[in-house]
Amino acid sequence: MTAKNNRIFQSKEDFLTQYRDACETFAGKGFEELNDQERYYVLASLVASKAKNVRAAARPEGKEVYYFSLEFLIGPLLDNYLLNFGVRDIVEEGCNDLGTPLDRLLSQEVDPGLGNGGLGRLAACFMDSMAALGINGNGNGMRYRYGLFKQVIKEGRQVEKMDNWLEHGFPWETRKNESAVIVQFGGNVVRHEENGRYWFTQEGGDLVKAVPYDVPIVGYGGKTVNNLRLWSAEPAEENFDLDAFNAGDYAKAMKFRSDVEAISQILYPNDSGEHGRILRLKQEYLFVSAGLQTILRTYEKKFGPKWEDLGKHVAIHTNDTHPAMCGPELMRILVDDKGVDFDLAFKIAQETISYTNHTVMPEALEKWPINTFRALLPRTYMFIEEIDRRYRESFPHDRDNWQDLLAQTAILWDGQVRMANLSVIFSHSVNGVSALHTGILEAETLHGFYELTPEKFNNKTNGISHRRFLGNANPSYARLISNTIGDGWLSDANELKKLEPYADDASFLEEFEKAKLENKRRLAKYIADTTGVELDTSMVFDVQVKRFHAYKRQLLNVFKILDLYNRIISDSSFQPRPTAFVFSGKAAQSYTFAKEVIRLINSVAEVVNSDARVNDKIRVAFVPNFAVSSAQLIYPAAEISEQISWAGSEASGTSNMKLMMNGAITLGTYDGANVEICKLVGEDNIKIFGLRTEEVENLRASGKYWAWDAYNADRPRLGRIVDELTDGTLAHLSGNFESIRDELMVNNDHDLVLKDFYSYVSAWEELTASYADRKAWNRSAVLNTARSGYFSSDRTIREYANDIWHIGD
Ligand code: Z57
Repeated sequence: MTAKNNRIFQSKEDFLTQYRDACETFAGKGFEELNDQERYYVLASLVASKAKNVRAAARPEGKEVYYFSLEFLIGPLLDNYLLNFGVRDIVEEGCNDLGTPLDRLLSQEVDPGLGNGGLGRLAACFMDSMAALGINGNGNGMRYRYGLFKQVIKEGRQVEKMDNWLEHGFPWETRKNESAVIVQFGGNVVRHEENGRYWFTQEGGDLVKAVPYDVPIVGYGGKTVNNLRLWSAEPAEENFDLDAFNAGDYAKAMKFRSDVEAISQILYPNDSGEHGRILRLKQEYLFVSAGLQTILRTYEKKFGPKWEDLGKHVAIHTNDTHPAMCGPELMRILVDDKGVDFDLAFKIAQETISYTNHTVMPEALEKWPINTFRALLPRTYMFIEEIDRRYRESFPHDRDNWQDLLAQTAILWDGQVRMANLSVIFSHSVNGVSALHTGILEAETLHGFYELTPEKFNNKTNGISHRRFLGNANPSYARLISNTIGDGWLSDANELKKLEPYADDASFLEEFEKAKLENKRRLAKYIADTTGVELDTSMVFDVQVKRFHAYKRQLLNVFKILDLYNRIISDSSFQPRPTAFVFSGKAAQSYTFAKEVIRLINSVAEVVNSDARVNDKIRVAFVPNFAVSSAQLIYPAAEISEQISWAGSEASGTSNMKLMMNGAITLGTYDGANVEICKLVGEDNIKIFGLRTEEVENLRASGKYWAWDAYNADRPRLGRIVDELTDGTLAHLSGNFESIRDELMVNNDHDLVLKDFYSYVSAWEELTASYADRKAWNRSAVLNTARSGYFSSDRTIREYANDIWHIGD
């Protein structure tokens, strides 16, 4: 057992006294005079001030980890921090006494959309786990004025609205004026020489002030409070176009201000693929340079200018290639500002930096034109160029495939800076996010590097915060679990194993079913309130919630639903298990195909839900604006977890883990972390279908896949579904789906929807048929939870700490 929580309130009475005082302190009024929003704000401010006090009293010790990420999808924090401080029950009871249920206050909290999807949420889970494990962990990211757009649905279409998340203020953040730093863009590099010594300076260009906003990260047990530092861009006084200002050209002066502020105005809404805007490059450099300046300033205060030891005391982790400039920028600061020798600076960078890759999709690998890069960051670029030059010069030319290896691994190629190669060359460690994904990196995506430096490569299978996604999200099940095996699982997720014997305990299974039903009712109510769609809670809840992307194949799910629809109508003896299909997720604004799939789902929902011939057997709901907060309502209600990307495309997936932990059974391909879920739960407790990675590769290599063959082989069934995309069947809401049909039949079905269709539909039918045996189903569901402890991000972070960051060496 771990030591007891560091409680911030000793009792309900203590909480009530402090809360009433805080109303005066933070809102200048008594509790009774405040509205719910203000009451929330005061409570959050009180907890935030406690968190800051804990940190001030006991700063975490040991090696500093800096997790650099352009995205931290932190979600609502209050409920999680109450749990971590061990005062959730006290506060709940106190709020009831006040006549304002805690849930009502929690529903007032903003859900900061400072990330797109899996990558950003992973960073937030890692922050939670570092604090829980007492690791001295720091987040370094961007404070976007507007987070990911809000999604509303109009006539079935996704419409994007601005996310003004700071409207009511953000009680968790503290602006730190005294920690602001200057970041320089553009200008020219000038060479200076004196007494045979020479050095360079970057002259002119724009000076931007990066101002940090700090968010405390409360670890489970409340003993460790770490810091998430988010940067905001402002014009530096030195450079706020004073000439224009003094000359009275206020418009010009203000334009400069807004150009600078633009750097931290918006989050780019792409989850993978699509790059190219120069503003994005500015964002990347701003948070990298500001973060590194802060790190070196802190280090120098503590250790003096012993730069050669930086890697012993500091680990810099780069989440994907977005912070890839860390290597050359660290060298620039060390060489230009600290007088470190070039070779030593490179060694220090490599010892300190590590890199996680999150995708093997070639179109998602980040590249920037050399000209753009050099014009914006002339001095930093010189370090890239020099490292690239030395890399080519010292390349092992004796290998017979050296030209091919060099072509694969050089940083500069075809007029572009290849950010993945930049990341690998400046890192001592490169990891993938699931066993399958790391294997593909080694064998394909980064195989040149794997041949040259296999020792750099390692796997770190993703994980999730089990405290948030089970403890906070699923209170009815969490309570059942704690009543059965104690609450040790909150600190050690492996204790969930203790549930295994209860998978054969009839009364436990009944309690599980009750908890699941309560969660299904909660979700059904939310869906009815937000969309008007009524779901029958006796139906199976079959859930696919994630970003919209062709490779994730929401379209395959739609094909299955249309197939059920057609068969129910044409064959009265066909009796599928009544099922409610729940979808949720956003598509990038510019991703036309993904947005059309969203419109298709809403059109199918319209047709199915209003057709009395089928709507007692199938229903379809699209939950708008998927975000951490709505995710926490959806996962606990799910019974089937759809993880149906084509094998070899999804690096890991993390909703698969969240759903498994909440007792949903996976219907999935052998892709990403599904492979590991399968190993852990066993084939009896998961449903796998479809081509394997190798089969997909072979099929693609053969050039023999022909979508029209699949269409013609079964005109009445599969062919009919394709036809329905354009024959008016689904056109009532806002028209037909020509472009989706063309993706399948003209672009030859790149994502193998028609190829995996039968395998998928049969797997679904077999899985849902087994739902009738409630005991067997619930047994399987409970075993999924019991075996999900491995997917706690606590385990993942322990592995990073041991193998990559070398904490405690
Ligand atoms: C992103 O969310 C992911 C990969 C990317 O290259 C970018 Br950009 C954003 C996702 C992967 O698609 C998931 O498979 C993975 O689970 C997640 O990152 C976290 O590793």
